[in-house]
Amino acid sequence: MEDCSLPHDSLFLGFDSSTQSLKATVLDSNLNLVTSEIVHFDSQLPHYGTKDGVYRDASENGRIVSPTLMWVEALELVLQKLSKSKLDFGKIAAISGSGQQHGSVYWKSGSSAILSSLDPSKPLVDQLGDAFSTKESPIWMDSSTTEQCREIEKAVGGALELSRLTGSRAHERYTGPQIRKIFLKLPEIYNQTERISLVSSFMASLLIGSYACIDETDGAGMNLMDIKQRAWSKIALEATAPSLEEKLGKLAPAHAVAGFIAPYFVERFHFNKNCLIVQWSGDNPNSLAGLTLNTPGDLAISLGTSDTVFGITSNPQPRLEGHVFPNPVDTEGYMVMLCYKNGSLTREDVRNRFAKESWEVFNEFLEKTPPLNGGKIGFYYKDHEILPPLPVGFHRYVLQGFTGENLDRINECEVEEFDPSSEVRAVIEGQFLSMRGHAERFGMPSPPKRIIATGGASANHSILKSIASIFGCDVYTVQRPDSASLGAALRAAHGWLCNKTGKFVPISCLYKDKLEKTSLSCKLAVTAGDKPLVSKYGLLMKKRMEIEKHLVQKLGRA
Ligand code: ADP
Ligand code: XUL
Repeated sequence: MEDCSLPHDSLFLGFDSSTQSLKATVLDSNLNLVTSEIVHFDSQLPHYGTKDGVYRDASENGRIVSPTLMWVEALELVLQKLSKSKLDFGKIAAISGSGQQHGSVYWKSGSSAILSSLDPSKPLVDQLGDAFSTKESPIWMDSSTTEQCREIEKAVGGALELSRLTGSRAHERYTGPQIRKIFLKLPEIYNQTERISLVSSFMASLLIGSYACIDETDGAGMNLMDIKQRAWSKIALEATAPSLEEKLGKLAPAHAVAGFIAPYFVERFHFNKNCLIVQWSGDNPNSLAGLTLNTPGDLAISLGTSDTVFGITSNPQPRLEGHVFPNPVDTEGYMVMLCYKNGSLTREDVRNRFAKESWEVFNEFLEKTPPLNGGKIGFYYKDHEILPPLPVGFHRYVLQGFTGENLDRINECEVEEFDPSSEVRAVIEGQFLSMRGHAERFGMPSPPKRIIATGGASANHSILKSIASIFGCDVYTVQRPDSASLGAALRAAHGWLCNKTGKFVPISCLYKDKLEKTSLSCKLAVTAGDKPLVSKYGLLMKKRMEIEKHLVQKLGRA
């Protein structure tokens, strides 16, 4: 029997470098929350001038980037905040983190030397200002690489073939198409680059003071890695850009140690020099870890800047829709995921237009409108959507005569707008009907045994009630909605344990039989909706998927 105890009095730090903020969560050796901190980019680092943490480039359709240095400055600032909160950095045994998936950083030739000789008397931003061959990192919201996606798919034998190989067909936000675009359109940047990091491996690189490997889970979000071999795919690399492998470096399992913390942080913040940096991974994979998702019938719904739906499987079937990644806490299993770009920011937009910029009014409207919304269906795309691939635009339909009994003699009619409260219900029902429809089509459990909701909007009980009614299952939540930084802290402990043991140890070993006593336990938030309503929603979902198909035929990206 393995000894899975963590050293008494030790702490584990997890970060989440996401679209709008950098969060930090600290767990103790009993996996209980010690403290947490957040740096919100727009409001706390206003000199970068981001909106929602990003720049939407008005001169190039779909180009969305973030200033790389902002993430660097945020790291220093969050550490200062933790230090002010009297956190004893000397007790931190290991650190890991989550990065928004797919985003990439381009290190200029010669930067490895800068990274390994950081001066602790100066802030990081003052030393890394010249370390990148482009100051703007393409991020997951970008949709400017459709051309490169089609080229890569063609070169590897088609979209389905690429999906079977790498876990996903080519997607605009995926790192491979982003790299190809830079190689083709800005070759001087590509040629000047000695290393390409993901947001996750970039942040780990700062902490170890040298280039960290890309982990095998987040690496699957690039259209460059063979998901079965967990190794770079030669054919995908060649289809993307020349000499790419040397710029990417090696892959490492998510539980591996990336290195010891760099002297810069030991001297500046008084970390213990033996503090381990465990490979960072993507935010969704770390959420999967933080939610302790280990039952195939469980489905997680994350309602952050993006909305995602994910679960685990041992037998993935990559298709044209959805994504497959290696499970970050299991050396053999996989996670499956769907991703929506129009998540919280679009709900905020509808709230601001129709519900007086207030979540209370939004919830009041949601509660006072009837389930099924009298047959009113809405498609709200404030940004180019990923699932389905549709451009910016709002589309509204009324199913005249719809009572939820059948779809015969239903007249569907497109309208310009709804009354404000119906707009609110339509944006909520629309999103979860789409999730149910696509999750079923992707082979995810239907109905799920239970749903675990996380992310900023999972704090909204009225929204959770709609999820329970539409999916027909109980909805659970975790103590804190930032499961990505929580999962990162847990993975820091897991990586520490694997390192101590000298081999991979199942993560459940850390919390087996004591989950309830940790900060990881989920609690029932809403019980399943009644069965007749669930089947009525089934019909509405069917109709919605039909309308969606027509919209894609009419307006969708090639
Ligand atoms: P990220 O993906 O950047 O980590 P978060 O998980 O922190 O995002 O979620 C941030 C979002 O949560 C905000 O954009 C906000 O719209 C949403 N949010 C916060 N509170 C509520 C609420 N009560 N109801 C609905 N959405 C909320
Ligand atoms: C996942 C995706 C988003 C980002 C958001 O494929 O693009 O969920 O990870 O941070």
